[in-house]
Amino acid sequence: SHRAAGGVSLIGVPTDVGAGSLGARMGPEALRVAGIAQAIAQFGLDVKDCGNLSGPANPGQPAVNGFRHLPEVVQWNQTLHDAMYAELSAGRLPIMLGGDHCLGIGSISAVARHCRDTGKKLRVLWFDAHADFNTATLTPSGNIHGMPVACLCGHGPQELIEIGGHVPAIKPKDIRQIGIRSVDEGEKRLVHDMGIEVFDMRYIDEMGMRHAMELALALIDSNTHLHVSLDVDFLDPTIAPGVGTTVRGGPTYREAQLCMEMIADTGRLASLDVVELNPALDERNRTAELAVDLIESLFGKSTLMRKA
Ligand code: Z70
Ligand code: MN
Ligand code: MN
Ligand code: MN
Repeated sequence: SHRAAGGVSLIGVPTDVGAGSLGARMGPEALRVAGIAQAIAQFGLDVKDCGNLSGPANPGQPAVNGFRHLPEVVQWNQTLHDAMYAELSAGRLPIMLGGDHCLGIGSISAVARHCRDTGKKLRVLWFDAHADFNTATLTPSGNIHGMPVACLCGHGPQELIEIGGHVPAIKPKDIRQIGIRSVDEGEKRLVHDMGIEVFDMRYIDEMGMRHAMELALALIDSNTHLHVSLDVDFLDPTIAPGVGTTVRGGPTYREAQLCMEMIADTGRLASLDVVELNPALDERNRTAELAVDLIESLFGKSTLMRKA
């Protein structure tokens, strides 16, 4: 139910330089404490914990020219790109344990580069309450975790958009966004003009999660590299309080489980980000435990034996 024959590699990226609140730097440890390695190993996979990457501290500075902490964000993402690319090149399935969502830039730049190397077609599933499509002029905050999708599509500072050696790293048609319910005014226009396919909460309410996921997974074939970028604030805050930016009206536990099960059924999962978990805001690590529970489904845990 996944492309993990070569094993799974956990890459911890303990930083919140791209976020508006502090604490996502503790995400990797909280996921380890919740048992992420054991949860994946139960499927008979070889799990290698690469430990944590190193990088600059959070300077806690205001925005400069529309960006907060741009040099620090660049450094973390370059280091992450290199680590992620090395694991992919070794035939492994990397899981990036964030850290805030600015790290999607380094992670997905590496995945896109690996796809160019291997002639694979890329499909990114972006689970998030937010579109993360801001630019220096549109951003209300300067926080770069609100900008990774724009950067990956070539809209952003040169140092960030060129990390994977190719600009743009991905095309709008490579990505599907699911669970979106908070988009800034100028950001709305850019998401629309770029032609990003978005399954927002209204779509999910009207059509159901099953239908949204069927469309998000359409045209995936045996030559597709499927990358999942899971911003934990995708989930409804009543089940996932441990995030910096809660937005009410997110998917339920059942809806989120169905997403993961339908992805597992494709058998094409090849890389994963788990980001924006903030243990400082969590309750007894329950959001980390929920993330691990969902990851079990993503790797093929199911209640009953399933028909092929
Ligand atoms: C807002 C901004 C954001 C995550 C908050 C919020 C972005 N659109 N992303 N939390 N994960 O500041 O750009
Ligand atoms: Mn590969
Ligand atoms: Mn996000
Ligand atoms: Mn978000």
